[in-house]
Amino acid sequence: MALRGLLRLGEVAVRVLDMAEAREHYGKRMGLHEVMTDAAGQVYYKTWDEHDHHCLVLRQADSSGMDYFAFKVFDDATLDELEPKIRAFGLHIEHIEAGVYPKSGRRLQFTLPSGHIMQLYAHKEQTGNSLGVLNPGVLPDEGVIRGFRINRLDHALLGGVDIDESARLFTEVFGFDLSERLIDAEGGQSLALFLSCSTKPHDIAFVLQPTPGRFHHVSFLLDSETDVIHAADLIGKYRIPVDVGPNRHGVTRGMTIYFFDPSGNRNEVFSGGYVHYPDTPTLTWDTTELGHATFAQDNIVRESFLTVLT
Ligand code: M3P
Ligand code: FE
Repeated sequence: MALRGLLRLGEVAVRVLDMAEAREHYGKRMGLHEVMTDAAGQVYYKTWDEHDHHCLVLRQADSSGMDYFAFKVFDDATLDELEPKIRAFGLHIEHIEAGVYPKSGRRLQFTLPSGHIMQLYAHKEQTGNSLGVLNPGVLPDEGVIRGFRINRLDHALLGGVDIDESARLFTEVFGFDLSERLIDAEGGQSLALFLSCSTKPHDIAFVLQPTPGRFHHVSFLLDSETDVIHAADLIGKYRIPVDVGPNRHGVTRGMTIYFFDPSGNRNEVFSGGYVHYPDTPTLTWDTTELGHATFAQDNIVRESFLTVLT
């Protein structure tokens, strides 16, 4: 595997208004595994099929939204290589020592032009996916795959200002591809930008907003379209607020459901989508096809998609 540099979205830190309600949602309903609580009361979750200790951190606060997101990089040398390039791009870097974030090696932190706090780290304790690494088999023990049957953290969509500049950091400094974009048919302005560092249609995306640092959704991968319907059945059973019921995104071609946690943060579970390679051309959608770009099975433009963020 030739994937080096930034590997994947490894951690998202989300603010919730009520930790007891959030635990019910992310743990009991979605089925993520709670792995620890820190001294400040933040709660940590992992998905079953990730090897790293955790991928989601919840912090109780007076407002919902995202504190920061973090990409895991291939190794420590990658952090040293990237640091001067991020500085040369014009961003101020803060160093966070190993251990400040639990189970984690040192981190670089900076604020994107879109207003989001981003971190890079090379090491996080690996606790495994419960199958072991010698003759691992295919099915974990009963109860490991549960709730919405979430496999792993996949991507986040962030709302903010100056999304072209944020995307330029990802393409020019981090080596991502611009896999898709949604532009205004009138003026050509970027409305949403989708960026890939892998063979996925996107690993991170930005949507234009009048204010910086907004959070559109965090997304988790399911095995199949059947699992999307299974999650939708549970969402209905437990009266979880739905933003958009099962549908297929035109952008990325993923089968999706958007729903909300009890604090109003948008979550997504999805399955499918095409395979992206570095030589795949950038796909462009314009606002004459906004409905089909966003929800390709009914082509309905959802006002909430562009306006409801935390
Ligand atoms: C996703 C996804 C738009 C599509 C968004 C896509 C803005 O969130 O997971 O594929 O049209
Ligand atoms: Fe998504």
